[in-house]
Amino acid sequence: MKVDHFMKFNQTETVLMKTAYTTAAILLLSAGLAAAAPGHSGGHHDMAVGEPGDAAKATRTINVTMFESDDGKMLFQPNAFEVKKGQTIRFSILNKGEIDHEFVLDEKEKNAEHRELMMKFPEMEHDDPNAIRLEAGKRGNIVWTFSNTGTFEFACLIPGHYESGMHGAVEVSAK
Ligand SMILES: [Cu+2]
Repeated sequence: MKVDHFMKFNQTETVLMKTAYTTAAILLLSAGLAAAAPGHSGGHHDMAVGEPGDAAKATRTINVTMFESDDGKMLFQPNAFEVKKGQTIRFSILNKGEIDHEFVLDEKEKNAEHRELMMKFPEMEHDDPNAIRLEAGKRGNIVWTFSNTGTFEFACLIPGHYESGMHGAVEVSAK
């Protein structure tokens, strides 16, 4: 009985520690975002890559699959898109792989910062409109309006995945 109680206590401790850990990660991320955009209000609305789109206004669907290849790579297919400024795209994303993957749309530099943060806090999960994390076999959507021209990036920021090939480019051209 004593052993049982001890184990239960230990499990509770672990859960509490995890919660504290996640909270710390979220706080750090918030601090990071705030620092990255000094003087701005409402960080997400100021993203250079664009803003969450209205599904009713989507003019095009892009199907993306995420998977691990037989030779040890992790990939998006296709791994490059061209869109027009102002266009609202529905990304229909399928995780055909055997492990979790995510699709994060952002500036290349922002993804790099985010990736570093995820290396420090591997259990960190984001709940941002420009990102979706999918378990193996799952499908999900992101509706996005590209409001600026330029070259942006979509990537999987789970530690090790970017390095294994999980990133691609979105080229946004003028109308
Ligand atoms: Cu991945």
